[in-house]
Amino acid sequence: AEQFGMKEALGLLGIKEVNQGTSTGNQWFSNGEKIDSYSPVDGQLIASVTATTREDYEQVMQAATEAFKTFRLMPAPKRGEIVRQFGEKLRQYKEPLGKLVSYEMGKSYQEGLGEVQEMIDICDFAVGLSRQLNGSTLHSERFGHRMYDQYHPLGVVGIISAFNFPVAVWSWNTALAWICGDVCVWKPSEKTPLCGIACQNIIAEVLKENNLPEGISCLINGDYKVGEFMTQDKRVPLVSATGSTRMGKIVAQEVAGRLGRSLLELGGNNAIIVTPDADIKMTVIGAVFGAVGTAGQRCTSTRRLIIHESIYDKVKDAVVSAYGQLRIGNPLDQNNHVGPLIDKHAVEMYNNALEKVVAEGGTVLVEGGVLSGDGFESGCYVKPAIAEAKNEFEIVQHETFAPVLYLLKYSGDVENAIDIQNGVAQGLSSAIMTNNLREAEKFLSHAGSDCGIANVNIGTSGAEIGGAFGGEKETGGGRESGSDAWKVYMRRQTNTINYTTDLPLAQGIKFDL
Ligand code: UN1
Repeated sequence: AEQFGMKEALGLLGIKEVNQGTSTGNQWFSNGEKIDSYSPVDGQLIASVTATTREDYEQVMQAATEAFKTFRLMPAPKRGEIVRQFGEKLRQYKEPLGKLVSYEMGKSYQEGLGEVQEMIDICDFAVGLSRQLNGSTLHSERFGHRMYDQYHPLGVVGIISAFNFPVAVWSWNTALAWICGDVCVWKPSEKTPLCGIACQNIIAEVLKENNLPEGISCLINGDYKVGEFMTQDKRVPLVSATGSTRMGKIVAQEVAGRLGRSLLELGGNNAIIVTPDADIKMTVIGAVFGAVGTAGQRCTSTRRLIIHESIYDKVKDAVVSAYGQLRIGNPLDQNNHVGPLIDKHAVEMYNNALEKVVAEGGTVLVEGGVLSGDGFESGCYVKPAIAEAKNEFEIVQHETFAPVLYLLKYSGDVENAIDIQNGVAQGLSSAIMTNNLREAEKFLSHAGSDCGIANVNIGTSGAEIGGAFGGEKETGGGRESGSDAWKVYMRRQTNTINYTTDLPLAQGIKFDL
């Protein structure tokens, strides 16, 4: 933690050696066991956080449900003003927070800063949106009647986020939920609890400066059992969860069991189709950043390249040679492209994928392997690998959260490539590289990509916050962030008003007394 001004960053963010992990805003408490946070960068213990107990959780829910009663009455643009101030604070804290993200999660400092930038952007987006939570004016079939629909605050929003975007995903949810008049309870990943503490410290400053009650922004910590407090709690009308498909299925069932709403952001198995008309230089940048950026630990990371046979060797050679340029090492050092995986378990999954692809008949083009020695003491640094494979391979069908890229060949029409692209259980992000209008439009058409995100001439990762973010099939169907994703954080009401002295019934029904 001595390196790269990490000590100072931790101090600025209010991180102590042992942090209480439960908070309703300015108040912190916790009676649970200690969760230690080790950095995958150097293997060192950064600090600890105490987990949330059932009793702590009850206290949080009391504060949250109480706060909702008043927060929902505050005019939406006034709530927008709170979010505006939060965006200002994030600008102030951008560097230390970006550093902590990089050190606790292991992504490059550039990407850590990028994540905080996404937080700032979603705040700006939400501020504008706070004056545009519009319903529609509708036309009544009855004389002298008016009809419209409106959106009301929903209540307590539970947020379960993953280690790979330890701060941004929370902000996509909270910035929108807050302007919608909801209060939030956040359980960050137990692999990145300090990012949660830091964010809660930042928002607490804003809440305090505005004299707002406890309970608008709450933090809880722990593993899936703490998440279950929320998924099983009727007082939480919406649970927004990001993580594996396995986790999402459990959350979906638990929340559906009580007829609650869930917003799920689960696994991807994202592909780039490279057609004969692709710009090779652009393809290489998009594919390599997509596959090795964040060490392949984005939901939107590129897992598969589907390349036309006529340019297969050319693209293969270009991508393989680009891998030769990659520098792996401390992600806080801006000379490096690729940092560590999150932990040893992730390294195991990476090794397993490389073994499996060979066992299934794949050919390794760029050798993988775990790095050791100076600078790699944490045991979490791995070499980005490439293998030639077939889409049917079990391991290719599976999302491995690591820098393993599969090259797949197609022949004939772009339809064949689209079939391969869609031929997996997941449906998050997809892309086509082509200068051919027909191919691009086919890819985007009803018969094209079945993913929530479909791009032309850019890669699969790095979506902007202005669009709705999420995907279909095993990705879970939820949409977060931009466009009209805000609607899931509100309850809709249809209103009909009669301004006559008669009471005509709908559908022309006569009921004379
Ligand atoms: C995720 O991996 O959970 O599109 C989110 C992207 C980022 C968000 C990824 N803006 O890659």
